[in-house]
Amino acid sequence: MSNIAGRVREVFRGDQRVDADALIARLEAVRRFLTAVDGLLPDNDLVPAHTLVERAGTRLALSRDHTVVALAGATGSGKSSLFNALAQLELSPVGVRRPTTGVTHACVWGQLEGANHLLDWIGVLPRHRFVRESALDADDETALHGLILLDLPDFDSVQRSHRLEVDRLLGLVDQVVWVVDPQKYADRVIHDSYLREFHRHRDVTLVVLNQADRLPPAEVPRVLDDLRRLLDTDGLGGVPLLATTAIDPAGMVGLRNALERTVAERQAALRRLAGDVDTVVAGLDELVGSARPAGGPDDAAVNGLNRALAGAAGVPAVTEAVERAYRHRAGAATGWPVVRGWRRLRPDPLRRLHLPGPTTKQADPAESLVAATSVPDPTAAQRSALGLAIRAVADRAAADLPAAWPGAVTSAARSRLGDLPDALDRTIAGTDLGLDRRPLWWRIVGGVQWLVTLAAVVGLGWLVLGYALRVLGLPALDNPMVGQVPLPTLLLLGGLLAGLLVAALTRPVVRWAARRARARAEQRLTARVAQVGDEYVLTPVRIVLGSYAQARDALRDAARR
Ligand SMILES: Nc1nc2c(ncn2[C@@H]2O[C@H](COP(=O)(O)OP(=O)(O)O)[C@@H](O)[C@H]2O)c(=O)[nH]1
Ligand SMILES: [Mg+2]
Repeated sequence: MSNIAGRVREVFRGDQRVDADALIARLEAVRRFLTAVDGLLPDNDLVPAHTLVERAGTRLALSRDHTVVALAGATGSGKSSLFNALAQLELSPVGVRRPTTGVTHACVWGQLEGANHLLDWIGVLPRHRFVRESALDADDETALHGLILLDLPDFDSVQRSHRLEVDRLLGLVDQVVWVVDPQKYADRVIHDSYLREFHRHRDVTLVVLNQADRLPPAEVPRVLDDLRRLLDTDGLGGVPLLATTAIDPAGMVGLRNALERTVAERQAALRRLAGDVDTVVAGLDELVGSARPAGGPDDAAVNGLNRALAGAAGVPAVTEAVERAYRHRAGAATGWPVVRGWRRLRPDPLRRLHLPGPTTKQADPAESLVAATSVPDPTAAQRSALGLAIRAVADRAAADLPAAWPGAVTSAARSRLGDLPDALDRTIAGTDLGLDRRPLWWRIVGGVQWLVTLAAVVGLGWLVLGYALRVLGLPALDNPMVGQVPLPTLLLLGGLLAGLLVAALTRPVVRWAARRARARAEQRLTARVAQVGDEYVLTPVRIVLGSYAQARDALRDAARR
């Protein structure tokens, strides 16, 4: 229910001029609104705005020197009689021949040519168009030049097609003269179904109480007062209200003067469209409201999304593999050379996930289009956590928006859900996990291991050679002594012990460095996964929020008179 008191408070602007450029700017704003909400709001809600933009564009392109005025009213109120009396011709059949015709007649004052396009658009057939221009009375009628008067079918006709035709025409004409008679002026139908609906078109509404001659002269002011009161309740306070008598030229003077003013002002078409914009904007207000949209999804929801994405992308599995791969590779580079060999036989944990190993370079971009890694697929729990996180992002972003929008925001957030798994996999495959370079300290420790092992081998060789010489009875080697220990023995035992010692000392350092490598990889992966979330979830949401802001601004511009 609309607020009648509120409507009555609106100011009557009958004399206010509508600037054509300002009107065009408002229509442009409605067009901007439609562009902004295209595909986001239900099409049904946008029909009036689309109709307005289309209609207004056509009306403004057609003759602005003509003013289309319709006589509308109930059966027998005297529309056709008024039409004939104004045209001073017997054009439109008067209701003695009931049932009345459903055909709209038009009378053009002045040149028919200029008016023809307008009448084509309005849909009055050429054979129902007449020209009020004759050599005899041309001068009397100049004040009405530019008037196109329409005699509409009865809006209360029993024929549905007549009623539809009336509704269609009421949407196109520049001004409406509502004709009522002393018997039926208070009928609910005209007030509830028509006059009330036109409260935003007060500037182009005129009401006549016809058949005033049927009332005792003293009664006329009382009936007019009563009708005025009804019009106030309809939200039509201040509209011109006249008494007419179609059968007496003297009873037509007021209406004629009013029409002459309308024609002279050349404002009716603009005022009508301005009223249409008001109506459309009021209808859209609820869809857009005045909520200030959030700048974007809030941080807590985004963090939740990133966590869920990381889970679904298998980041924990990859970082775990990074730590193990670090230990594996560091062990292979710095371990005791005697056992290093069999370490290499074990598979590298990262390569088992088909992630770049130490020798494979960055994946070929063409290859990366297919699922690139063997990171385990997300579990059902991870998938549903991701769904909930996306939902939370949308809910938080749309929290302040009017009811029509949260659905659009949620659809946007989920719009690329299907592409997410591949995108996440490609991202994981393309992330530099920081294991490509072999740290310098691995090489130094590795070198030391080789040196001590070499020493042990030399010592062993030396001892074996001395033993062989002794067995063959050849002169023995002169073993140099270091303190009490012969040098070859020192080399052998010292080398072996030093190798074991270095390996033992290195192990905790490798563990610590592996944890660091894991943390670094986790940071990089999380950042890259967050980028994917931004591109696939947050950006679509931001686009809808941006559209909302544009729609809201456009509607505010369109509302500005
Ligand atoms: N006394 C009187 N009769 C009128 C007046 N206007 C129309 N009529 C009569 O009312 C009847 C219906 O008029 P008509 O113009 O056909 O009404 P429409 O159905 O609104 O087109 C006809 O018989 C007219 O002669 C008027 O101002 N005074
Ligand atoms: Mg009629």
